[in-house]
Amino acid sequence: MKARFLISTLSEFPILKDPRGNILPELALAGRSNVGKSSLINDLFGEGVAKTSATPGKTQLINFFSIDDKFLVVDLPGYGFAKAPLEEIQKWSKAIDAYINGRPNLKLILLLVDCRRELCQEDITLIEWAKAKEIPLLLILTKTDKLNRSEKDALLKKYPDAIPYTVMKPISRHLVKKRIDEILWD
Ligand SMILES: Nc1nc2c(ncn2[C@@H]2O[C@H](COP(=O)(O)OP(=O)(O)OP(=O)(O)O)[C@@H](O)[C@H]2O)c(=O)[nH]1
Ligand SMILES: [Mg+2]
Repeated sequence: MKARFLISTLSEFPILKDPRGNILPELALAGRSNVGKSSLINDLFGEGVAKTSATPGKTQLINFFSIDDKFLVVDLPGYGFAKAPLEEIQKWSKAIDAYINGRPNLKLILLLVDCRRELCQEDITLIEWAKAKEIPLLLILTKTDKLNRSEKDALLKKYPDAIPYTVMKPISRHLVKKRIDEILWD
């Protein structure tokens, strides 16, 4: 699998079709700023294609990637790094709203949560929205290299359906790819 960057935008969402004219399905990654969305895209689909940064707020536009011209991956802007949370939530909601309402080909959401933090309001909003729209959502707990064994066990008890992930030792890479395959091509 190889990712190709398509466009960075807040409004001009690309539509790609397969040779038979069907619109390519897509999956979107969402989560707090700095949680590791762009890193996960690189880890799954090709090093260096998505820009990462130690400074939160790196991805402020919606970035589209094509994976082998078979499906699209969408890197949504991270939320929760601004000093004015309400304003930030509104800005984020508006951008996400415009995106999700215009994407009938959105088949899967990967919601990333830093394994050391609780779910935030936007995470919960997104989970509720996905449920309402019947779009599958995978919860991915990132940066698990920061946890010790017992912390990891406790976390998995708390979120039994979540997938723990670390780009330092990507033992879950195969599992995530498998779940993506199953959901996109069911
Ligand atoms: N320790 C550790 N650090 C990670 C991991 N994944 C990402 N990081 C680091 O976390 C920081 C943020 O990663 P990004 O991938 O840029 O995060 P993002 O969610 O795309 O951030 P925004 O674009 O700001 O929303 C970078 O310094 C990464 O190197 C991980 O599994 N373990
Ligand atoms: Mg990013």
